[in-house]
Amino acid sequence: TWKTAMRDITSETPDITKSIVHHVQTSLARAPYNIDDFGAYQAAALSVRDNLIVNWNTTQIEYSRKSQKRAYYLSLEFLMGRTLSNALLNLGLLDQYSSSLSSLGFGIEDILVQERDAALGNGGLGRLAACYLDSSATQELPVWGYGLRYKYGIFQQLIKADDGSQLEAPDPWLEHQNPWELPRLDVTYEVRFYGSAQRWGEGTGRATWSGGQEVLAIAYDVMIPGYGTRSTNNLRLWESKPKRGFDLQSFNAGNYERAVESSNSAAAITSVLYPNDHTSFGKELRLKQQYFWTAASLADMLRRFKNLEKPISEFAEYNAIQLNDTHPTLAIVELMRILVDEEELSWDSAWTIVTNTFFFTNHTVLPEALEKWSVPLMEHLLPRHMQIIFDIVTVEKRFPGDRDRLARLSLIEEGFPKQVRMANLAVVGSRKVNGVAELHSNLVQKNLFPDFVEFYGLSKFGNVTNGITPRRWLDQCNPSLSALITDTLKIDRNVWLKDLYKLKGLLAHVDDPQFQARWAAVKHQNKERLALFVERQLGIKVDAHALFDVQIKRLHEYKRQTLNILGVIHRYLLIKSLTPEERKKVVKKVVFFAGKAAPGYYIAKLTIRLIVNVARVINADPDTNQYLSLFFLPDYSVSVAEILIPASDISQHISTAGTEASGTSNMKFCLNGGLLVGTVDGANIEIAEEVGDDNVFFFGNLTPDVEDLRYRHTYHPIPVEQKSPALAHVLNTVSSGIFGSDGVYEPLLNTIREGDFYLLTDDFDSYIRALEMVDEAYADRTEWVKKSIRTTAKMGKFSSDRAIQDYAQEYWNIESVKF
Ligand code: DL6
Repeated sequence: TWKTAMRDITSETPDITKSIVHHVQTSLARAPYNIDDFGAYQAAALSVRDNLIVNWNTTQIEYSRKSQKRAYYLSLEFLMGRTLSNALLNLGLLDQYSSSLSSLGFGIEDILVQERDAALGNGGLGRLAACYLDSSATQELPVWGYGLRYKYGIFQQLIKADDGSQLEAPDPWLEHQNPWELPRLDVTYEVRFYGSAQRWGEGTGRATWSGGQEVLAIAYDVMIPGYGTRSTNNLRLWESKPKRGFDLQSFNAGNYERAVESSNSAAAITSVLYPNDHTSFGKELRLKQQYFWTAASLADMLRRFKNLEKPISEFAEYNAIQLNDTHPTLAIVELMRILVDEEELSWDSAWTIVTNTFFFTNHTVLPEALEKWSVPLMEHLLPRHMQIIFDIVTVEKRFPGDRDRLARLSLIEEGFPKQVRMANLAVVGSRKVNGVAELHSNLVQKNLFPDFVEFYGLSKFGNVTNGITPRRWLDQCNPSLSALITDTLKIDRNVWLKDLYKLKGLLAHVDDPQFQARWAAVKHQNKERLALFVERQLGIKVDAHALFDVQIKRLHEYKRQTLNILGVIHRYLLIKSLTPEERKKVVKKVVFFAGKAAPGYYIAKLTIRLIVNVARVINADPDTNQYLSLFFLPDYSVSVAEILIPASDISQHISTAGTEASGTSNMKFCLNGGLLVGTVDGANIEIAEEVGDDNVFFFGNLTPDVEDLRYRHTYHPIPVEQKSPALAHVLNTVSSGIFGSDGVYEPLLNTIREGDFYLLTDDFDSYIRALEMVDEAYADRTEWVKKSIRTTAKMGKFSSDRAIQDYAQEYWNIESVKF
């Protein structure tokens, strides 16, 4: 077909077809007759990229011409997923490319799946950053992202065939040319580490930092197209490189290892994404990553600002910087260093600029995620920054003598060694601090930073509930539902995808049996698609008529995948105890899990192993497997989520109350008409407020009771047998060895039997009741479909367009740039 297409290229041939063929022959330097799907993907991507570059250039020129205030989103993680399908959607070119590719003999579906996910993130925090970039561009807001161009993204997850445990392999996502980035070899900055800092200028706070290691930061730009607009923003990712090639002297002396030592250490900075989620690190390399990235990003912003020829005192009027969690907090200190040491501003003027520029979002209340760095390490790696941190003593002026309070407010935690508290530094150096859902923002104020609330007043603290982009998380992943919505609302898709509150219009059709039937048919079709995917992956057939129950997220004790798997075992035992006749009344169910565990997180990895081995037993049991089956889908990614989410009947968001800051997959499932089983936690609460309590299956203890329950676990423990005989039976079954012998799961089970920090024993019975209510509700299929429609209809609030507008208006004070 390629040959025919090539021969047949005439002035009548669509431009897109010509452009694809052109890229095959020139950019790929390949002959058209031996092009496979991957080659066709590359050529199509390069052709789409041509469009993006034109829009991207125009947008950047307009930003410079209009000289408006800009915002910068500093995030160590951007979990972008695939780009081609999203770019085609946003450019409005999906149909054209689909038909051009088809005229060349390729199916668009086969081409889209050739792309490797860009997985430069661990989970929710990184995916949120990606959604915010999409919404910023869509709303024509001058927002750039800054991050790192890791050579290896989040590890690839494999499941060991013999014992079902997780194995990790590298993710060489840059193995092939990445068509979505533009290397900017001319945009480079030098970043210093180590060396020494000499104070000078008596009383000015100034110093000179010299010596040490200098590393080059090289910019790679990733184009971020807005939906239905030419506005195309930039995500600038930094790669580290040695400043000088290698040490020629050592090389000539025959010491090859020494010759490349320093260049290897420079390149190592951006070589791999840290695979930990929600845990702190003691790794020097991680601190190096943080400084390398913030220093290069700030130097870049300063250079851009200087082009405006405005006085440096006006920096904050033209720039807002959002700190995505504590990881970029060093930017506060780096800007102080630049303003005081290089721009020679007074300390106070510099501090005023800094505290008007930065905004800080906290994404978790888990204590282990509140970053701390040892003072000796900081002094060694960043001696000038450590001086500046010691000089930031603002809070200590207010409460003279109140030692306890000062100790809590301090940027430095006493101990051996002393530690720098990055969260305190972020609060002190930012204009506003927010959490990511109402409940979480309240906990940030009450539990995390109560002394700072008292010190600064409540006005410094706020909330921006997270959001998701409906482009990727409805239109792209669920095209049939999107088409049905457009057809039903009788408004252009462009309109409701940009104003998600318009989904409310679906409510007028809830009682229309024809619409209900079409809605149900779309869900079924998505379930069939998932069933096929599972069959291809795992070789097992899935009954798409069963209820699909999904839990997909990072493996963590607080997210309680363990509660879910114990619930599955409970259901299995129950079905097993029924007579064949009784079993026929059981609601058929398929349970899906997916998610990665941090490589060093033993208990989380044990949970995966349990899930995989329970699945092996249950799926092979002829007594029960038509009523209950279970799958753990390996190597969870954005692309896998795009298949799972549209297919769910229910999804589980079952964290211990008060532990999940927000959650964003809860929003994605509900937007796609899946109902939610959850605890009263994070954004579940606001989802229920919107869709109505009767459309959500809530269970479990509430946040205010958690501390008290934990206290009782420690001081007045009650045996599991007494608290929940059902749970005790399940635990004993696991111990009995039917899912694996030698007591492998005992450490996991003991976290529940002893201490039970995440309150599984307290919530198990109500969890099981909630699942029974799901079964009852699912039995009435018409009512179920109505719930599903109502849920989607009420999800307007959770568009990331709303969230990004909250930031733009309440925090950054930026306006869209129209052209
Ligand atoms: O805000 C995005 C996302 C929330 O939806 C999740 O609830 C929360 O767990 C996650 N937090 C992190 C924290 N990482 N660190 N540090 O990923 O953020």
